[in-house]
Amino acid sequence: MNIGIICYPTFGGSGVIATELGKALADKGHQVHFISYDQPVRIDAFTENLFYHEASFNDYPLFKYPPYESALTSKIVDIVKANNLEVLHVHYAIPHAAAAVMAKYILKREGISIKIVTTLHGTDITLVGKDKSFEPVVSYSLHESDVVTAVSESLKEDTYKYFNYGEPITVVPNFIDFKRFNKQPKDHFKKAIAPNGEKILVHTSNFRKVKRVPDVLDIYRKVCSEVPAKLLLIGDGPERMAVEEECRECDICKDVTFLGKQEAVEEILSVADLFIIPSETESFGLAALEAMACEVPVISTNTGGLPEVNIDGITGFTSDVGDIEKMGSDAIHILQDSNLAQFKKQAKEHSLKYKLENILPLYEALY
Ligand code: GMT
Repeated sequence: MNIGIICYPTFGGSGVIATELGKALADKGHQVHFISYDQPVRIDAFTENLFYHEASFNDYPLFKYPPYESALTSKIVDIVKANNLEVLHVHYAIPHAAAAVMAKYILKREGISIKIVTTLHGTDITLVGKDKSFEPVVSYSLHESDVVTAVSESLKEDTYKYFNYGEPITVVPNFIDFKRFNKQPKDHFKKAIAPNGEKILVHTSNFRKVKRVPDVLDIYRKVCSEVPAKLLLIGDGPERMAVEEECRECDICKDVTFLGKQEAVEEILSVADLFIIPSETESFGLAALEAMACEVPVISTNTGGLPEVNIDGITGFTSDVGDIEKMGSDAIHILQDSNLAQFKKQAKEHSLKYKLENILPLYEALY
């Protein structure tokens, strides 16, 4: 098939899923055309059947708010016509779904039919989308999509709760490419980080408020009161500076390493003993799944789709948002030498449910 994928090109989960999906579809012989404002981060080399088109425009002094949505719509129209696209798969509703819907109607006037699959990823519904400034547009775009999917049961329920939308929503969970996400022998790296055999805790995020990174520090400090441990923080974002300052203030800088944005997270996850994701809201928690795929158990909140991914008492533990005490003592429990190997094994086993080969056919069937 000829498929257009509209997504954010960044390290964020929705962009990563869209990119990996496009690569896998191209591998299977579909023609895949990415349309975005930048080259998606995980498409860095020429790949057969895979194309990238930039939605860009010249700035003009009148534009206080750059009209990206219009430029994107025009680019979609152009690429659909030039490449005979049959389906547009839109990742993250805002503003991609609205742009796709407008493109559909422009094309219709020219006698060209295109189907729209909209995949909801989380904050496009739970945080940003339900806000009055976006809600009518998101609602309309959902109605005008031919298929709507959500990455978890929880996000599906949230969509029904917050939007005037009664059509079926198909849950297609996120996936992992196990060719990439596997525990790798990185003993030299482990020795460098934890020379005295300390346990290694990892957190990955975009350091936005919703990720509650200060909670990671609190949980880490509680762990350290009983288990020697090091903490690796991967990613970057608005809260990072404050978190670094907190580390300096409580004098734990030598044990906490900020690694910034990393492409090969699987190499770091390969040396980890525990992954911490204490988010306020998380419709799926791809970062937790990536950790589990590398045999790392998870301490998470029980919000949104996290309990569907992190099975309480099996792959790790889930807790109420902000319950540092419980998250800390659960972490200590997992890190005991008598428990750790079992949790690692169970985390890996559960992650296999989400292998790419299981999920790809679900999207193909929808197309
Ligand atoms: O975090 C966001 O604001 C957007 C989005 C993204 O692009 O990373 O994240 C969401 O989509 C991911 C992929 O489906 C999910 O794993 C994340 O849980 C979800 N983030 C939130 O719900 C906060």
